[in-house]
Amino acid sequence: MAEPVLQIPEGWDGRVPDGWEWRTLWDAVETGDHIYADSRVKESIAAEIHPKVILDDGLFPGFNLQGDRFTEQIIFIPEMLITARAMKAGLKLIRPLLAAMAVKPLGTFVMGTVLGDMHDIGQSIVSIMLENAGFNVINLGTDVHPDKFIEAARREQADLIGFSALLSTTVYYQKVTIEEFVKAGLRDKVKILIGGAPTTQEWADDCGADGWGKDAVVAVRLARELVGQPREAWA
Ligand code: B12
Repeated sequence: MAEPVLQIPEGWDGRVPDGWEWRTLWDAVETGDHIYADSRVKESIAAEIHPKVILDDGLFPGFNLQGDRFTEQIIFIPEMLITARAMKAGLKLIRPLLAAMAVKPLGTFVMGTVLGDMHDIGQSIVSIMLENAGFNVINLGTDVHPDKFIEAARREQADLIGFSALLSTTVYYQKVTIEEFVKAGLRDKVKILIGGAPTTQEWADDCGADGWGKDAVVAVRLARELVGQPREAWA
């Protein structure tokens, strides 16, 4: 069945009706109930609550609660993915409205797993979390050659780039790819994050990366911080 097309009501002022119950939206995301998240977001839109408010005050609190639990290892990947699915159900309805209202994305993030490496579960989780946090994410997939990262960075005028690697043999390409950005004269135009189970802060420093994301929650926090820092402008 086709999704109903939601329209922005004329003169939408983003008011929140008296007694509006946010808790239900948090719950939907926190408990990973994507069907409930879908219906509650539709109700919120019908009640003429601004989509940014639905996102910030309704969906994010539930998502952040689970994100913190994931970092503290109280919950694990399956629960985080279920919560991400509920978040995505809500976002799917809100995203076109935000786009129509020209709410700008926080920045463009090009993500990929480095050359020779086929592992993509971790970087997909990071990508979903970045999208949910308001970034425009271009995911290049796995086994990405340094030239492909450079081409995508130029084409998208990326703000941030992420290199994932899961093998002790492929982490080396994180460093190589950063060196290729230096050679191409693009290093100062982008902020670079690396991640993946065998990586460490020490390795990130050695590579010359701007940050190391131990997990997806840290990755989003770092991306938010770095996007605000000074960079050379794209021509
Ligand atoms: C699933 C898996 C596979 C799947 C991958 C499926 C897929 N679509 O991804 C398959 C079966 C294909 C596979 C293949 C291989 N695998 Co494998 N695989 C795993 C396994 C079990 C889980 C990895 C995973 O998804 N973890 C879960 C995610 C969520 O964690 P994560 O990736 O670390 O991501 C988190 C953070 O690191 C961070 N993060 C990740 N990326 C990024 C990027 C950025 C920018 C940032 C900021 C943060 C960030 O955020 C994520 C979310 O919190 C691990 C063992 C393990 N238990 O870890 C072995 C493992 C990684 N594989 C291993 C090996 C050896 C292989 C093979 C070489 C096996 C073989 N002989 O063929 C091949 C390699 C193929 C290739 N060329 O890549 C070894 C690596 C050993 C080493 N140190 O080099 C491991 C550790 C298993 C082991 N103990 O031996 N594998």
